[in-house]
Amino acid sequence: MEHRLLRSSRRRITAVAAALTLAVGSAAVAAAPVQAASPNLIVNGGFEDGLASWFANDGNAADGATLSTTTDAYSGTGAVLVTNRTTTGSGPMQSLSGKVQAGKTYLVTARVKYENPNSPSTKQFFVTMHYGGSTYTNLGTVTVPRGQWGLIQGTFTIPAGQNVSTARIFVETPWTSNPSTAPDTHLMDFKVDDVTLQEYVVSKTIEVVGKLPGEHNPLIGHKFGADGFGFVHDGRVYLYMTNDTQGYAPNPATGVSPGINYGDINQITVISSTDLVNWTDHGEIQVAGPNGVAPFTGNSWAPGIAKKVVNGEEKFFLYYANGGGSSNVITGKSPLGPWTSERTSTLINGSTPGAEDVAWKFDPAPLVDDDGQAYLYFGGGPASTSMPPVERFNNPKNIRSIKLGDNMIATEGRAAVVDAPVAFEAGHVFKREGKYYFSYSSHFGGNDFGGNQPRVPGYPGGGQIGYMISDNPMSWPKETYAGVLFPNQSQFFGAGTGGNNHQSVFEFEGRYYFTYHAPTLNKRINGNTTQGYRSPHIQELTFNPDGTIQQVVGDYAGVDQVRDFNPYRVFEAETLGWSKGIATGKVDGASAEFGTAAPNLVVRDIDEGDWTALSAVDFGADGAASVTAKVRALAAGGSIEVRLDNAGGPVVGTIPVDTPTGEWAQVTADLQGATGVHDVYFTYRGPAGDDLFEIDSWAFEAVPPLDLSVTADTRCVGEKVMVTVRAANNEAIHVTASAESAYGTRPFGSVPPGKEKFRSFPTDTAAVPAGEVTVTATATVDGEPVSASYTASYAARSCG
Ligand SMILES: [Ca+2]
Ligand SMILES: [Ca+2]
Ligand SMILES: [Ca+2]
Repeated sequence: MEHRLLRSSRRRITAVAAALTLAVGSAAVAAAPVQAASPNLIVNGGFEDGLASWFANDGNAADGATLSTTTDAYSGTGAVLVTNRTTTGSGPMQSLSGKVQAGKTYLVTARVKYENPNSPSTKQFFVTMHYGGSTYTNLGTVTVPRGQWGLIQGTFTIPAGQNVSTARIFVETPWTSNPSTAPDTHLMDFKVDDVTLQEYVVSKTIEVVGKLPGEHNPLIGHKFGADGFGFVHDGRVYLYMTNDTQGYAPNPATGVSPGINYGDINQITVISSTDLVNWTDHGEIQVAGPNGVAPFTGNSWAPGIAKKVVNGEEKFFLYYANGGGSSNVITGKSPLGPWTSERTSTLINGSTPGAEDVAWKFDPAPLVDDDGQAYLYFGGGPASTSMPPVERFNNPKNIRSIKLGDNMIATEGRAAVVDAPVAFEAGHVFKREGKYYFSYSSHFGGNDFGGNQPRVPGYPGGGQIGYMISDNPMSWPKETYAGVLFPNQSQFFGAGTGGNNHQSVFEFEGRYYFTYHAPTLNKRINGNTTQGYRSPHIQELTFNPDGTIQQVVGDYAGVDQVRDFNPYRVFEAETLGWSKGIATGKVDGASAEFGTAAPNLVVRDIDEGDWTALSAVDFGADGAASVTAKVRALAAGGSIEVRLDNAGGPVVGTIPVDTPTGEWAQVTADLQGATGVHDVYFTYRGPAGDDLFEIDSWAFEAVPPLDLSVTADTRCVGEKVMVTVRAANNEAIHVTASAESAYGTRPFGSVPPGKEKFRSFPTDTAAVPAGEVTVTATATVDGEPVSASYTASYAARSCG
């Protein structure tokens, strides 16, 4: 009786486990896990050490089975064979005592096979937990065809307060009260292999190469970002994006995340570039939510930014959608912050004059005109039902323009209708040659827009970017409509990339660029069944002589690199042309490249075989002498290979990461053969399975443009120390040099080709500490002045 009671209670739990497994199984991509794994808690899960750590389930007196090894393995050379079963629970068992914790979530997998020709053609198997006493829980299940290996898979959370001191896991068939009446059905022999149990740790690290080497779209391969707004300041392009990565939570077994939930998003992601291919990750601005810059807002979608000098101070104004109901603005001291909120309530909302009929008071896009007057474009969503259905469909009048006050954080006057054909959302304006260009995303029809109505010829189809051209930033009658600027992205990127879009246009060094998004990284991770996580793309815009724009073609190639990358400076390691398997994270302290006001990130989650790369690095004709990285070692035995052209290209230097673990330090390597323009790959090496190190910044040093050998030394003259310095000119031309030490400056004068000169510094003291001498050399090469400096050190000396 007790047995029956126990088993019926288990049955209810079975249903839960089965539903979970179904959810996992419904994912379209059944590929191998794409996430970095947490350790397997099962010992000898592959039965390669025979039956070590395994025994037959003996949780009930009636349970009994014989375990033996078999070479018919799913992987490796061994598996377990279960025979002589007396109950449905009779199967291989392992203790989890001390390994699992109440309240934590785990992922279980096992391979199982049965072959009895008298058994049913399919059979269900379970992995089950026995916590002790009568507490059993099915963790995962599979129904497998006879003669084939099936995969049991499940996730489960151990209830808070559950005693786990005697927790044990085993494999079994579905319970029945009297299995011996039909042993072929209930007590068949079976084999088990590859049992795993891992803590369910969600990692946002993108393990696939999301941006393929040589391609420039998507802009980044290590995180998502949507609704990009391009903004140029001081020779850099900044892209502000909805942080699609925020809610990304891939199942560690399947690599598939739940679909995007816009309600989760209250951060804005910022990246920047001076060449449009190598992008620096500036992390996320915590805009909304309880800890946000503007805590009176809950979401931060679809940002737009403008700069203006207000009361003599240059300020940056970052507008964003607070969900669909309102829009707001925060203020920055620079494009990278710091950010503050000058408002205590939303900027655009139900009381904004002229916006009463706008369903979604979102997608705010600013424009500061040449005369300093600023405008804000916003709105979208269902058309007013006061209009006839045909008008609701073709001219929904759901977008607005409004003037901004001089302070940029308040509106002025009444909003005007932007009568954009088939408009849905995503209004944006730029100005070129005296004309204003309004672009927007078109709707997909449906009841919100009067049902299935005849489309005016030439008007946009569903989910396209249309545009209008006007002479007046506040006047957008439907007659200013100029055509479709960009068809739906799925036309270019295929299955899994459809949906709405959100564009911007920016001018950078005389060319115009179009930004849009597409879930192309999501597609590279999960195939054609994407979960809505979008990635930023850029294409160049081409204007016709009459001012209209040629329709944009989306592609993975993207735009040309605007300039080669200069490596001879300190630059952030989170500057990525391409990458594999890494993540970025914000750290305390100033950015070496962008200063104290800017956030600083590091590259992390670096494992053996991961890499990061820079596109078109110009080492110059003389090449690079060395590279220095600021790193924090996390394990012993790590190193960084510097390669040219691709991840398997020639190694020009290897940086040992041999500094104390947990501490930031500089590590350097000499380089050989790094000359001219190359893509540069930093490939990461170290013990497999270890989190190796983090990287903050890089700095390359050029081979000096003049070849001098400089050494320093000391000697005793009487009881006084003399510091000496030698400069050898290895050039075929005359070089003028001068030495500087703590004891003064001594010119060498002209050093002839192939000759050396000495200078000495009397110190007038009996003992000197260790020090350095700096030699500066100048020459004329091809009619141009060239200079270089060298340092040489000397040891402490006492002559007393
Ligand atoms: Ca095996
Ligand atoms: Ca990694
Ligand atoms: Ca950094």
